[in-house]
Amino acid sequence: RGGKADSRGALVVLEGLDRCGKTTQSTRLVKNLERVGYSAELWRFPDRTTSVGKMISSYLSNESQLDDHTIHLLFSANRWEKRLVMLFFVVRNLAKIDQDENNVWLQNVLGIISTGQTLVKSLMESKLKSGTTLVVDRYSYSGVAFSSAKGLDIEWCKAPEIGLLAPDLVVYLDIPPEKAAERGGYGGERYEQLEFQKKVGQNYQVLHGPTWKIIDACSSMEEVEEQLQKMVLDCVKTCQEGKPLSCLWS
Ligand code: 2DT
Repeated sequence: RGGKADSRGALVVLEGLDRCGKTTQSTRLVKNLERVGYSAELWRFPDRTTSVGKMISSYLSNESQLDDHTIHLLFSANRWEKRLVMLFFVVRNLAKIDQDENNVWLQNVLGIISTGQTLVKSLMESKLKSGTTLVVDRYSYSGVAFSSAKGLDIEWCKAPEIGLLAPDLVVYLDIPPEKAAERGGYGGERYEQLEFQKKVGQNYQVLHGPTWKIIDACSSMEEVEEQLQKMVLDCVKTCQEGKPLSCLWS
């Protein structure tokens, strides 16, 4: 689907308590977007495949113990590590490029390096700019809501997230903690306890902002899917029209 020069994909985040249906809905959403002709990708945090992600995973399954601040920063690092240091890529490739004075691209790159600017660009930004919509299962809001439920200061929790890309839309799948606990039971990970989830739910409330939309997660799976699809399509269209990207916490 063509668009303006600054047309891009949307950054859509799904948030909510454990067992609210985020993972099912984000998977369906990506399929639905692709079905109507949009390029879309599913991301999730924590990304347990990286080395930081493995530390997080072992913590969540109670195989290791970490200070609350430390694990908070690891969750944040797991988002920051999705950045590509493009400079390395450029330097590595310089050797292969013909030393032609008329090579404008090369002159620009050398100019950037000599002025000390870094060409650091996030993988997320590159994907969005290439027109792919990212559907992200949990993001910085989980980071803040869960860590502050342990008693950490909310502003301290928000600080390491400053500068990450801000979502165009956050969909909160709203479910009472008691209802969520009834759904197939919790899987035994560290945070899957009713009293803790109640606190997390209260902390999410504080984070709601203008880009947030709420869906009643107690509705049928199909109803949630339909509402979500509508909201996201609206958002995707505004991003195609060139809505600029911004950073947390705007
Ligand atoms: P999943 O069950 O969705 O894999 O989540 N969490 C998540 C945090 O405490 N901080 C974060 O930054 C993120 C992204 C929420 C695993 C658990 O990790 C919590 C549930």
